[in-house]
Amino acid sequence: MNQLTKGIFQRFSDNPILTKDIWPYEINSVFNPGSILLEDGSTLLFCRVEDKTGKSHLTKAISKDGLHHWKIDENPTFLPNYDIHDSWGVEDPRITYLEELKKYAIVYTAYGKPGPSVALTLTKDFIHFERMGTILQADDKDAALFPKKIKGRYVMVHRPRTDSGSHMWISYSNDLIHWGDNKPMIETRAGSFWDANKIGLATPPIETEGGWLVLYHGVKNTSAGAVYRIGLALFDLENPEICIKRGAEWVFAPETFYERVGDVGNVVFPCGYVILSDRDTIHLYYGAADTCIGVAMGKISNMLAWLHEQ
Ligand code: BMA
Repeated sequence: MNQLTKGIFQRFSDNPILTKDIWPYEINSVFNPGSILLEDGSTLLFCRVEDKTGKSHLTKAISKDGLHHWKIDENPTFLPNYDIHDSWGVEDPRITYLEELKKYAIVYTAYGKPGPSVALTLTKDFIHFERMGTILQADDKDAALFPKKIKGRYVMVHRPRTDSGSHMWISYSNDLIHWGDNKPMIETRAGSFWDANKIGLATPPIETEGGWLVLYHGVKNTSAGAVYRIGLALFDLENPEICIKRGAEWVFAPETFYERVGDVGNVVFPCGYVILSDRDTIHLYYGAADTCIGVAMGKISNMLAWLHEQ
């Protein structure tokens, strides 16, 4: 492993782990995967795959150790419906296992003429999908469910674009379909900050004793284009719209060649992690430069300690 980013995350030495060159069918790029640990301990990545028309679909890749020997579906696993909401593709899946339904909930961006919207599908096996369709209207994206109900309701983070900017919001639902009680969580910071121009959820929230640990991406617009980096924040367990801590600095940023250079350079974009058996180490899976997929290792305890120093 190299030590490009000191401290919280270390990149896997064999990054990138998934590229278009090893894909079983012809594609433009593979990036921004959702991820989940399966019952047998293997890691499933649900990857955003962009074809040569420019539209994205989702395809799964499974590895025993989450690092090597990926078994990739021979054909797209999940295609758009090609209706008004997703005629331009499906993107950026984030996966949460819902224990009470015994199903995986995949929240993804449906992209069509109205703009990006938030869509949901449920699955038990990543073969058959219950398509629930669009659950939040355009322009909205960067969404994921919390792993459990809070005060009897499902909870979702998302990023609507409003006249006041692109900030993180939270919404509540009794049935996963109808969402309301919308509340702001955190906003972009201004001026020269690394998260001055847009923010959005990176991975589904992680439950810890001291609160919900949230990794989010921040965008800074520069004269050379946007830079996508990752920061940390902690939210109240019972009232998850209340931010307890927010790091001033980013903790993960594009630094290597494959993160700096690609279809959209200077982007790291995680949509999922898996927590290993020590219940502390995570594998963070991320899209690099909208072109390939990398993994970085970190510890929940280090992230929390770092946040508490803020
Ligand atoms: C965001 C999303 C991501 C993408 C990123 C950088 O708005 O569309 O899918 O990785 O831009 O292009």
